[in-house]
Amino acid sequence: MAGNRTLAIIKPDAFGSSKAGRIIAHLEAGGFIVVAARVLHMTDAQAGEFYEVHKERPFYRSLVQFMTSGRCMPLVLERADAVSGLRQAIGATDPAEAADGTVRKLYAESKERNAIHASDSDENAERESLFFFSEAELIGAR
Ligand code: 3AN
Repeated sequence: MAGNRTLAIIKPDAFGSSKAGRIIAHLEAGGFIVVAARVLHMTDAQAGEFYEVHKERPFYRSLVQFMTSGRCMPLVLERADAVSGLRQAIGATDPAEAADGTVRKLYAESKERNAIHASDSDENAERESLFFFSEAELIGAR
């Protein structure tokens, strides 16, 4: 059964240009509830670990550099079918290919500076939520 939680990160491009409020309002209008949130400036080690799955990709170093270039805002979001619902709400990785009305179409700058991250499976949603939040912070979010 599909889970009801997922992990989003409002990335440094969007957070640093004061778009976080608009993005959260957009997601809330789509039925998501914010159950955990924080603001942090990731270290190189944190971003490197978070994106470890992309370690062999040519854009890995650049991605880590971008994700450590300013503050970001991890969010745990709750809704039915949270993972697929959020992937749909944020749109394609490249904003030029993102559907109208999606977060990336509205707020992203480029394929790398693309405003928001969203977990791609229930398993990764859990792992990524625990990367940023303690078990105690997630109590009540189920
Ligand atoms: P998504 O974020 O849509 O799940 P992934 O998981 O393929 O996309 O990529 C993770 C992140 O890596 C993207 N959000 C984007 O910031 C960056 N990225 C992906 N592909 C490229 C690319 N071709 N060039 C630069 N950055 C990329």
